[in-house]
Amino acid sequence: MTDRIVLQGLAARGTHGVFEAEKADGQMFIADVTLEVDLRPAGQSDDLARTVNYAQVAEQAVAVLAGESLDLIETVAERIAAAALEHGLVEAVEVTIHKPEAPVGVPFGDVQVGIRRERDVPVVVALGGNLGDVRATLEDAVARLEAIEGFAVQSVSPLFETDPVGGPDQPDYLNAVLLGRTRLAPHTVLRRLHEVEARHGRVRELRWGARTLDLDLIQYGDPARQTDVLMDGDELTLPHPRAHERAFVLLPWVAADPAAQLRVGGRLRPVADLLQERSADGVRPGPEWRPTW
Ligand code: PH2
Ligand code: MG
Ligand code: MG
Repeated sequence: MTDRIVLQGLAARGTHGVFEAEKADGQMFIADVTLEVDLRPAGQSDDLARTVNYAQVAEQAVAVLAGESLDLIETVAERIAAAALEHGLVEAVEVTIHKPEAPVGVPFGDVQVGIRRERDVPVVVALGGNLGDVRATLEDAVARLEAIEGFAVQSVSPLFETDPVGGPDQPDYLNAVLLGRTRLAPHTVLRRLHEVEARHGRVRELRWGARTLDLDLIQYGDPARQTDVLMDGDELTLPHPRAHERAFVLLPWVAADPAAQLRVGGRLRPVADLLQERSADGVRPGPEWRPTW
């Protein structure tokens, strides 16, 4: 992400240092914080809710500088980076801590430590299609997902051939589930998925109608560690509101990750159990495929 918010020269008196005198007397600490955030949604809507409020991050950084006495400025930097990544839209953060009055023992101008930390979130993406050469389309989609900057494919399920669920009369689908990791924010992942769909001639017309390629973001974050993102918006609902009742998602998901869990109505459920509770009729092993990433 090349968009960034830069806070420079955040300053506070603190008591960090290895020496007793540093802890007793205190000295100035200065932080520079660069947040990598997709700024387009905010820039297009003029809505503060769609970006990161830099005043909040500044306040958090100063609270660390002025707060609990730590031995190392490395730890100071790490804590500020962690606070910045708590903001869901921050994809990565760079923190530099300056300690210009450090007891170095020789004349010097400044001493700094700098770190960069990236968000790294597991994501589940369901793939499907029922028009054209679907196997080739899905193979290409996997390669295109891997090519997204800030998105890495970890593993991919086998293909399943599935009866269409809902919508008008239409051909059978091929479905699969992909497990990935990303530093992108949920809406950014969604936008990239739509771009890959568009590359395959997907037009958003009939709901649940036939399509060359459908890429659905099923889950963002790890529910077992309570890092899964829950949202209910116009563009994106997480976790996917119908995933728990769709065998064409659950079966490939369990095949890719037998220990997978999904939050359903607030409750954490093994995906294998959800699958057992419904009929997997209409979901059959599909053709061999050779996705590469
Ligand atoms: N997707 C739909 C609607 N119905 N049925 C199957 N079998 N597979 C799908 O991927 C699918 C569907 C809407 O996204
Ligand atoms: Mg879908
Ligand atoms: Mg979709």
